[in-house]
Amino acid sequence: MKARVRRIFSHLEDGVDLIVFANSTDPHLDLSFLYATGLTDGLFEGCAAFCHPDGGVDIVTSVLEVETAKKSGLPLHPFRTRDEREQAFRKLLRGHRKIGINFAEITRKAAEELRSFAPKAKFFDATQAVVRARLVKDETELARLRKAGRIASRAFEDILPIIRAGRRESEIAADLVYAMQRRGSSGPSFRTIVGSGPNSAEPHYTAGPRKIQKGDFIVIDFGARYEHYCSDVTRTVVVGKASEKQRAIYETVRRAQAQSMKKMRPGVRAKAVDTVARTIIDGTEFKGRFIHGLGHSIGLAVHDGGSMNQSSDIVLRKDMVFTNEPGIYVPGFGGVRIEDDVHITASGPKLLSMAPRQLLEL
Ligand SMILES: [Mn+2]
Repeated sequence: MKARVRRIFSHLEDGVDLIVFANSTDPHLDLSFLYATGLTDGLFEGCAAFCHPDGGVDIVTSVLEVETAKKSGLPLHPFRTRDEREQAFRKLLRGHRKIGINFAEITRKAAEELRSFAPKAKFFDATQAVVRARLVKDETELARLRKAGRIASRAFEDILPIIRAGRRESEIAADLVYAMQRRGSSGPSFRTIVGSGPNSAEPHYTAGPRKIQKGDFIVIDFGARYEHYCSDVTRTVVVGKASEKQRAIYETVRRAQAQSMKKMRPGVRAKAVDTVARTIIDGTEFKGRFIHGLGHSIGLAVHDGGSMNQSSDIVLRKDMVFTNEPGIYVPGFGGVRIEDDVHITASGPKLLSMAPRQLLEL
């Protein structure tokens, strides 16, 4: 994990002598704590990672999680009480003058507490350095992302036989989560979306009581978490025979994805990839109906800090992992989204999700 911490420091100006990732209470936990420590288990509420420029990390952990924390192989500073916790924090902050904290994830309360423990130190925002380091994945991270992608893809195929008219969206969502967990996922990486019929036109709909009807488009957006790493996959199916309009929408989205995917290579601007997909969709009768960005980086978080849209200033690099997810949404009619997780390699894009991409008529 030393290399990860050193990478964060490499994106910071000189003179920074400490970075602290401080967790509050779930869900206000900083995934960068796991990134810096390499831990894949545990909750670590109220705990913190103190990261040093040489890559070393000290963990302040509650005794409750000491056994888990040991797996990191890092020096531990266990506490039983609030006083002991404060002492441990003060000891590790002592002597440091310029301390980076992750403004994007730390709570105001935890930041104020750190300031009070080290009144002479200067605290500053290390968010961008953390995001930039996390954008480029190491081998361990890539292996976990591959596994998360494989679990989700297989689980989708597991549940295809149960998608039929009369089933509720919520049942299909539950079956999908169950299938992913059976295949080794620790849980869904976000709330599963099963949007049928008109609901498929809402990109962030979740899943409700609606019963699937013959002729519906169903947008199924789901992901598995594996050792804390996420997959994020979307497939759109039709129940029964697709209409001509459905086929036209689907094929446009599919073409937008396939063409933009080819551009996902090192050195290409993320914005330019978005442009390829957007130009294809806007060149059809569905102009203006692609109402979100083409993708986002994925890792410990489903949205891992980087975006691939018209406002993005990211240049794709080897070993970044981004989703590619064009969509067309026609209010009142329905929508289509096809989403895959893509590893940028020196030889081009490599798909981490492999569920069938052709229009399935179930
Ligand atoms: Mn996504």
